[in-house]
Amino acid sequence: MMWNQEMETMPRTELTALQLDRLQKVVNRVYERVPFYRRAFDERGLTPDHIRHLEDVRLLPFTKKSDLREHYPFGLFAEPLDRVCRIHASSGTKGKPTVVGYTRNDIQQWAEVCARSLCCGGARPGDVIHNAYGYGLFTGGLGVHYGAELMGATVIPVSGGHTQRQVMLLQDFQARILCCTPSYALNIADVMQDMGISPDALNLRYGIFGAESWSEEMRATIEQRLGITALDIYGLSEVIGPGVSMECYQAKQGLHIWEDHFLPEIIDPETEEVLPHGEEGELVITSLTKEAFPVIRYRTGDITSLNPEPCPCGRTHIRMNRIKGRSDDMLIIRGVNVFPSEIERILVGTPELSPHYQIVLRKEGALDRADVNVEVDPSFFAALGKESMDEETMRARPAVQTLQQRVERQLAETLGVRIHVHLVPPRTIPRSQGKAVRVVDQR
Ligand code: DLL
Repeated sequence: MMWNQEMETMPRTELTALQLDRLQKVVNRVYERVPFYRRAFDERGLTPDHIRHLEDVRLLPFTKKSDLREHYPFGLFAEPLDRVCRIHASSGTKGKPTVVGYTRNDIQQWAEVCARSLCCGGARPGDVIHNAYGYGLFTGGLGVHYGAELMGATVIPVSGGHTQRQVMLLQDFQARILCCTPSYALNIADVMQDMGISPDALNLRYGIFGAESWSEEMRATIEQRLGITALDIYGLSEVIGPGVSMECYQAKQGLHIWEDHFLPEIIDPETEEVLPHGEEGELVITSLTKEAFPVIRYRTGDITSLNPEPCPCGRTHIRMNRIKGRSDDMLIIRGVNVFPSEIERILVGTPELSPHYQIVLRKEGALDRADVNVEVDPSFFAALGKESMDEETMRARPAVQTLQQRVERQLAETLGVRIHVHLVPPRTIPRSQGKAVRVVDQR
């Protein structure tokens, strides 16, 4: 089902006209109200009147995460604080968080795109939706929550953590939809297994998973372990939160960007040149409807490509492919570029391994060294013979050594660089409660 059929299937010519109208309005808004943008436009000799066609967006300056930091906390807001009814912030690993604000209208638009996304991912009015995205400054919990309420679902606002209790609630409340990060879905699957609860005891049909990068191989694993269809939802707080784009359950291939609200471009992250459809690069988004915190050509840092092909689901909004990674998560190991997601694909595609892993980066002299710690699958571990075994004993087993060498070889062949693999016993890598920490940088 579609939440907003008229918008979601709008013919391209109409959609483009709507986008242009909205782009002109938002450009006016930031020019009049945000000194940062006024200055950037002036430097380029630009005024809002220069925006006559949709492609004229390319005349506009980019906005970067560092611009948000430099105007911390409210310096880029286009509304006075007394018109802002909500603040969110993204944690940010270093320094101050990036802060965003919403007017009452913005909250409504956000609920709209989240309602669309949920329906696009298989939810229907009347469903019980188990929402295990974190509630708080993080946009995941409240974003999905408002969308679920708007579309007429019953929301279970459980947030992250207390996984055993979550499993009990999933069973007792018979949720049909699970919303959380893919790594947390895996955690839930493990805990269910420990508790001796089979997916058949649950009513789950769809998982709406995002907020971190994950691979097709991870999708297959989660689907099999939870007995559901797993779909990808994308968003970022700087743009709105979850609900920027969503995969449809019909095609299950690429995420529809809600283009009446968000104008996408793909650029070469080095040259900032706009790339044609199909080419991989950094996703850039311009807000078309935000009031309190519109962004112009925001550089998301996320690497993907756009697919304008018509979709079997009937939606006309363009699709973006699964995010390959963030440009700042890209590892450069001895000069070779590697995304953690590429390592994940190989690990998760190996049946003797479990999908729990961590990548540790170190300096070895002047060079970078990458080590991957990955758990062996409990069934493989059990087949080694002993009930419990420490890491060293385990690694001394010939079967373990053969497996380790095989995985190292496969990584080297696929990625073109040596990655050291350390197999560890099941349940030894910290479990995710929200966004998983996949890379530990000790350099
Ligand atoms: O993670 C918003 C969100 C919440 C999206 C719940 C989906 C579900 P931030 O904390 O600002 O917002 O982090 C945004 O997370 O730039 C991507 O790098 C990454 N990300 C989000 N969704 C996906 C996804 C939320 N589906 C950053 N695949 C983004 C890959 C994702 N990466």
